Amino acid sequence: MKTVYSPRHHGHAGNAELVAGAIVPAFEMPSRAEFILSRLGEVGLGPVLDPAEHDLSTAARVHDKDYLDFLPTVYPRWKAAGRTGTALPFTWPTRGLRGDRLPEFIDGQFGFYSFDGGCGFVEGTWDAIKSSHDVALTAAGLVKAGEPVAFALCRPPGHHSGHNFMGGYCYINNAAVAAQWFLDQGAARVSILDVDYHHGNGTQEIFYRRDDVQVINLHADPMQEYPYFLGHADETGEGAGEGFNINYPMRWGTNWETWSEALEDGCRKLAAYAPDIVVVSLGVDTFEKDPISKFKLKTGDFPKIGARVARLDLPTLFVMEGGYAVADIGVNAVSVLTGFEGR
Ligand code: FKS
Ligand code: ZN
Repeated sequence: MKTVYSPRHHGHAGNAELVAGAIVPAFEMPSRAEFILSRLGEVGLGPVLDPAEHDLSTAARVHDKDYLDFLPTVYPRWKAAGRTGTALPFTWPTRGLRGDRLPEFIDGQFGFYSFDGGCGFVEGTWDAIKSSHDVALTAAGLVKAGEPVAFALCRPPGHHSGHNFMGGYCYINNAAVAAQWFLDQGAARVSILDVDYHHGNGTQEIFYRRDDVQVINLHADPMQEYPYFLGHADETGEGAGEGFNINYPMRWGTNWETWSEALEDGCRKLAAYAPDIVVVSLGVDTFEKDPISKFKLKTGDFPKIGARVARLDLPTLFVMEGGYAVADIGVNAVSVLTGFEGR
């Protein structure tokens, strides 16, 4: 299968995040994409292509325009305020505060457009975000052009980003943009299957009232795990979207036996929806050695994920999301893809 990858992700480097009271290097780091890229070469998965530039018109169908306009301004305005290092937000409009007035200064606006402090910006962050978006759309184009499957090696990831907010390392929702693009190209229905350890709250939020995108999420129970405030089983969609959002929250310690039952149920519901395309939000932070996660999937389980998705027998776009056991991420992510190919 073909992969789309951009070296421009490297500009998004040296970010910091607040973990357990300390500012530490962000877990979401450039070497993640590099380990995946080199593993693709080792197994000979197929050609690696550069993305083509895409404008943000499709992104503007799943994100607000003012939010998209804000993203490229963050770091220039941070510097103009006399700051250096990682730009981070620190005040969010939660309950009891007004979320309907956009403050004037960068700090207020950054909080307005975020739900947590997981989205730092450095000099090259916007360019990396844009390249990741281009990677997803270019790979989507391969599938539309007749490839049975393609891999978008996106970095930064996207599934926590909603219509007007960033969070959890995610700025533009690459999988949501790709799904919207398939619809705009004539698909009647698209399914998003999110197998990342964390609930894809942004993807859920974007499509919650819609029946043209089915969203299936397998993830750690939000009662225990980030993003904490979305991802429960009773979130089934609203209005026209009722029944088209399906969540499988699972407890810390979940192993393949339990996880694969959710995958099986999700795949059956996906098949019943009969979409034209499947977009897989591919996170491998379900791995037993992941440093920020608490599921117990083993390296040998990842090919089985790919093989199950392949049995759906539908055009498939894999979009990279999370995974932080950096030394193993290449093997685990590429194993899903080789499993899909039946080897
Ligand atoms: C670390 C706290 C972790 C943030 C976790 C974000 C997870 C991001 C992800 C994505 F796919 F988007 F990359 N807090 N001690 O893996 O879901
Ligand atoms: Zn994750």
